[in-house]
Amino acid sequence: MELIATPKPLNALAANGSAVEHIKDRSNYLRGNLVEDFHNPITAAISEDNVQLVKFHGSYMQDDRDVRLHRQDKKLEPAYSFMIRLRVAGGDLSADQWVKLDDISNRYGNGTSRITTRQALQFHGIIKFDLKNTIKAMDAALLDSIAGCGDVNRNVMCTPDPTLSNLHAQVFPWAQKISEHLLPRSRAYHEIWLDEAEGKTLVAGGEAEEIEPLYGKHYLPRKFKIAIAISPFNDMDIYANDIGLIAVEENSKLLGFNVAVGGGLGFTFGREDTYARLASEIGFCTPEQVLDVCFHTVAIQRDYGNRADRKLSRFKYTIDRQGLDWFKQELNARLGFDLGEVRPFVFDTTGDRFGWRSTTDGLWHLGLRLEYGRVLDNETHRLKSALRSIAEQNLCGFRMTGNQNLILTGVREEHIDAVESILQAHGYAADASHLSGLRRNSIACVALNTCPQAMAEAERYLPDLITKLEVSLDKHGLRNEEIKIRMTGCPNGCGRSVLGEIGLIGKSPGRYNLYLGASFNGDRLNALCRENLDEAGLLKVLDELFAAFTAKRIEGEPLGEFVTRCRYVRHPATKGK
Ligand code: SRM
Ligand code: SF4
Repeated sequence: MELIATPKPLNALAANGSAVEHIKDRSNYLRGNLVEDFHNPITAAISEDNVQLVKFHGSYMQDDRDVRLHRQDKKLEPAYSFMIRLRVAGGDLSADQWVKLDDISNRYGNGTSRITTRQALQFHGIIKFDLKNTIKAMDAALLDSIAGCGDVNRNVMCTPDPTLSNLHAQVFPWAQKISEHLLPRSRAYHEIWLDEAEGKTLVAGGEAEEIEPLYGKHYLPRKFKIAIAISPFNDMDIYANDIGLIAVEENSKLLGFNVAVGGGLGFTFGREDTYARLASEIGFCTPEQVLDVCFHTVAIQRDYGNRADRKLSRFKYTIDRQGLDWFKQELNARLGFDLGEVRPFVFDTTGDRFGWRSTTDGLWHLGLRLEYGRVLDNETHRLKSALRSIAEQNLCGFRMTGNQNLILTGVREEHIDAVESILQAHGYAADASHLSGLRRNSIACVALNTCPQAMAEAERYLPDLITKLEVSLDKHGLRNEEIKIRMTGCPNGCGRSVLGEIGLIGKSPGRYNLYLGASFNGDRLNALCRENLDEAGLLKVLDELFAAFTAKRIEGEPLGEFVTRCRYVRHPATKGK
């Protein structure tokens, strides 16, 4: 399919575009002077312009916040390094790729890798002078980080579990197709990191529509996200996305997708005009139409998104400012056909399934629970070595989930024992049934020590907090209860904390706002219950909640529903869905 751009009523960039808009404008399609800057031996950092541009290449400059003050005292430059995020549509990696990525984490990264909440893989701690070699090594594994970050469409998610539905094999390839369809076309990445000869665009500039048919010179006003789910499993949290697609079937044949638009979870403390919003269902399209639907939706955001204030530039604000009806009309007009009526569907859960399950082709798939996506060896287990060994013996494929977990896919029956004994020998349980329901359903974002936005811990703290909460769960007979808890170090929502039945959002070191009452299936946001709680405060409030839940719940009622029915929180008039 050809990429056809519509004429753009582009926002008045020169007059009021944000600083990032101007950086994109003068970047020559994402090149800037990245080459020179990455060769500059004077500093481990790069310029502010390039910090913005390198995001489009999948990387963020960070500094180790654990040593920031110490280095400041010693008048040293912050301990700069780079995080790089792969683009892995649907989270799908082969065994060979897993081994090569493991090598990268050892050789160039901090010795760990991190599965993200969008089914991608990140490496932290890469020094500036190793970033190019890292990207070359990724390329040798047939992987890239183009559009891992930046004001473009990001990693496209799709429910990765082949055991969930007969429909899965028909749906899964669409993640890859959408990802490819919406990729930036600039050759900057290939020239800068992979030594491709400079294209004419570098030399001559050229016309935006020729070089970037969808994005143009200024790309999007902000990041853009797409996810696909197969009901009744909303393991992709599709309502958190700019576009959420829900596969619809008839007699095990993919008929098409319900389309939801305008989701986004980030907000800023103290700015009432920012908010989390769940995507609104607007219609249905066939598989043949879905690339066009995504393309034109992105193009509408390109043309009408706010380019002056990046806090208000996500698509959700465009939708609310222009109106959902306006958007539908605009989309239909650009498509040249009308979306169909939303088809009936249900969602039951946002969680993952753990343990062994089989598909009708006789292959087995193992859902492994990881602690917040971190692949490492530590004093309690050697997961990283175990996965490497499994990959080296080519016993399975690897699929990352949107809940920071991993599925070992396509294991032949005769290899099940081998996989199990490797895990066991490395101290890792193949099954998650020994874990509490709260732990099985927990997500934490990266936060400290690498995230510059973190106000409090998340990944490094939630395991300990859950251990303390388990005392309370045991007391109230709730150890096995499926309760969804999510923690983020700030309100950006990378761990989708506003969709937790219990949501904890960092305010300052050791203090969190407590949010309650999201639905278990991801179609209702939670709401603020208490502010600024320290650990003792959190444990007390949640112990009281668990006690009341045990005493007063209706049989089978999930915590999020109980909290809502008993009015622990008042849900604000929900935007979107
Ligand atoms: Fe995120 C920024 C990590 C999923 C909303 N996110 C960041 C940065 C890059 C911090 C920064 O601005 O420099 C974090 C890097 C931390 C680090 O050291 O690695 C970061 N986000 C992550 C990851 C790794 C969290 C994780 O623990 O897995 C996830 C990577 C996903 C991926 O593979 O692409 C991640 N981020 C999300 C999600 C969840 C989702 O998409 O399902 C959200 C909420 C949904 C949404 O987009 O609204 C999310 N991240 C944000 C925001 C708020 C955007 C907004 O609209 O206000 C920021 C800040 C920003 O963009 O300015 C942000
Ligand atoms: Fe960082 Fe905040 Fe995202 Fe956590 S939610 S990774 S603290 S930006």
